[in-house]
Amino acid sequence: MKRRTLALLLLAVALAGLIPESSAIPPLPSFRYYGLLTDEYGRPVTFDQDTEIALDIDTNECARFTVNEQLGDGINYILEVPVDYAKSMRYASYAARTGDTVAISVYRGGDFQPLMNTSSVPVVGAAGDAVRLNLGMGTDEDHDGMSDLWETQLIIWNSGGQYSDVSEVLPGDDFDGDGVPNIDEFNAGTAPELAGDVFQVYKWMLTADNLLAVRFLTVQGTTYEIQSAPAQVQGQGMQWTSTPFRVVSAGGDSNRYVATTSGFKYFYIEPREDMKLIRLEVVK
Ligand SMILES: [Ca+2]
Ligand SMILES: [Ca+2]
Ligand SMILES: [Ca+2]
Repeated sequence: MKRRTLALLLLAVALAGLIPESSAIPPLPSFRYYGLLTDEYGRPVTFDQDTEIALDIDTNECARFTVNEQLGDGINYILEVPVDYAKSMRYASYAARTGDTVAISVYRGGDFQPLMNTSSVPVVGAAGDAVRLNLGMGTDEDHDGMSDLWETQLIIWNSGGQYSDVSEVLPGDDFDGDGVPNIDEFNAGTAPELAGDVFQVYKWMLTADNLLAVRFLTVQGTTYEIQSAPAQVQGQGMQWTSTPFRVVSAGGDSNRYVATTSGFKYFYIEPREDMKLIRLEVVK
């Protein structure tokens, strides 16, 4: 018995030497910020744009992530913020507490980039929880959700003198007359001056294999989903559900697709009896 006690004591001493004191309080699960970072043109930022997102509390950096569109599901970043529950000293300088105010910064190629609308960044939540936070790069002088760069390019290159200031480019206007308002073009990453560049189904047809083929224009880095609904039931509205599709006619089914390029693409859907309506959605 004595020998066992001594062995345990020796083990405890040995472990105490191995484990740094700062780990005496085991960290709680992280709190996560995740979402979609879009560039000044409203397009999802891709890995090849060499962009990092950092999260700071006071002067301490608590999390950093290299943006990657291949995370799928309409997200391209995740910030894992370690959460500490200790009332006194934090177990590490990068540990956050629930309720802490955070600052989020974006760097492209190492250079700081401004973000639109950072006033709505939520505080750190409970350990294990997560919050979606979509972020847009750029400045937005007139606070209409469309970046100054995007609006200025429309003014200078395409408005033919019609506009001279960003305040004249209105979110609800449809400059190119393609049926999609300017703000929706910005959010979809399409060109507001080109009627041919618009988020819509351009064509659909039945293939020889009885698959429904849907053709549309992708924006690189964007996640797409097909949804279907049975016929509308009076008073209940439309019941849309995620529907499997293929990106090559002989491929396997999936429910989400991350566009690797901008260009025309076909999705192939196996029609079912209960699919009376089908729509294409951007996941964000
Ligand atoms: Ca603006
Ligand atoms: Ca338009
Ligand atoms: Ca357009």
